[in-house]
Amino acid sequence: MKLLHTSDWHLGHTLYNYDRSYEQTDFLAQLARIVAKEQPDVMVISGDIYHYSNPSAATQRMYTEGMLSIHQACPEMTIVVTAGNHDSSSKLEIDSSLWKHFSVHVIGSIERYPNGQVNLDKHIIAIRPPSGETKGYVAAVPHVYPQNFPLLTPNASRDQRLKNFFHALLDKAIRENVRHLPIVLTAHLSVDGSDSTGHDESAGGMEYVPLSDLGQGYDYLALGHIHCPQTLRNSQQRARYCGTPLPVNFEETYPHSVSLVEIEAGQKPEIRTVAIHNPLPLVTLPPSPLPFNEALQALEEFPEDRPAYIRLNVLFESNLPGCNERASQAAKGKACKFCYIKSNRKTALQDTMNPHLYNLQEFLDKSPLEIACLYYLENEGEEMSEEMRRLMSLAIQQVKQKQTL
Ligand SMILES: [Mn+2]
Repeated sequence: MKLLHTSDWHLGHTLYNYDRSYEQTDFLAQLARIVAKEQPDVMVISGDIYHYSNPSAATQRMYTEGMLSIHQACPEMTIVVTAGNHDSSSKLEIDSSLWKHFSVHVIGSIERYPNGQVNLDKHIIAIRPPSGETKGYVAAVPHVYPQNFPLLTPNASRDQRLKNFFHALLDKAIRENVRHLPIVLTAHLSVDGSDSTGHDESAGGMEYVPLSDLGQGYDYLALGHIHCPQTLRNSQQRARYCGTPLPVNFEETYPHSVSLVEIEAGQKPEIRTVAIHNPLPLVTLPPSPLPFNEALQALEEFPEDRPAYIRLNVLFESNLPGCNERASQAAKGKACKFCYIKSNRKTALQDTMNPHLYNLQEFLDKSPLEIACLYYLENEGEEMSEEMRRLMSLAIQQVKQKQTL
């Protein structure tokens, strides 16, 4: 079975108030060309289709047209879409019945029958082209906070909810798979030991789950949520984050791609990547921080016709007045867009912990947890303990969850 694995599209994401629909539409067109060429049996999108849980009409339209052209590029292909933590699980499912006519299966949430039983069937999708035999199965789990997974057995502990769900789902898939075809599991979460370089935890920090909690018996685990592409060590090459097709922030300096995976039951999957070209790259200028005037000069010398998003990499001197205005002015009339100034300190760690030294942008770049730690340090005169941090992170998670409901 040939799988195209992609995730974390973050459609509708804006970068420092710049609309990114141009490059997002371009990505969808590239994906349609890749699908036309590769003719996969199945495409899995492992969550975070949209960046905002309430995407604009224009963004939803971009998604619909993009998905239709991807479907037309390979009408035999099954598409499985799951909700990530950025997506609204219920909104994503609104037109799921319509999408089924285009072989697109949308799994936004876990559903119960009126008798309270969990509908596990919803999460197991047979990969069967309209004109052929079943080629394999996808067991699809949308993003759900660990404590919100159903209690499948009456006396299961709170901590076992997630684990029990994955185990029950895989058991069911294995039972259905009488012909020993490949099974793909897909999930949107953070697995222990993965490299979250460039990942903006403030955009949805989640607890890390041990790989073993996701069960056994799948031939490939298609993961979403972490933006840096990677095959997990200790997974026998079976578990992979395909990464973002377009960078969501300036820290995502690695190459972006979609993954193509050849899967045979019981065998090690063969993985390759197909690069996604970003017509509007995110550029840090200059590559190493320089004093403001020199950094500004680099922006002034930046080619007029080269499209890019620019962040100025400045060695912190003191708060020079009017820096942002001067940088905006320098980018005027050019194809590039100035985003913000990253100020770097060469001072000791102690100073970097002093909140009074931060400017507004630096505060905005921090996660709620980081700000809470700074607040604690300033008021208590000591760093927050591990246990405190854990509780605080849990509390923040609860608040976020309430916001998305
Ligand atoms: Mn995510």
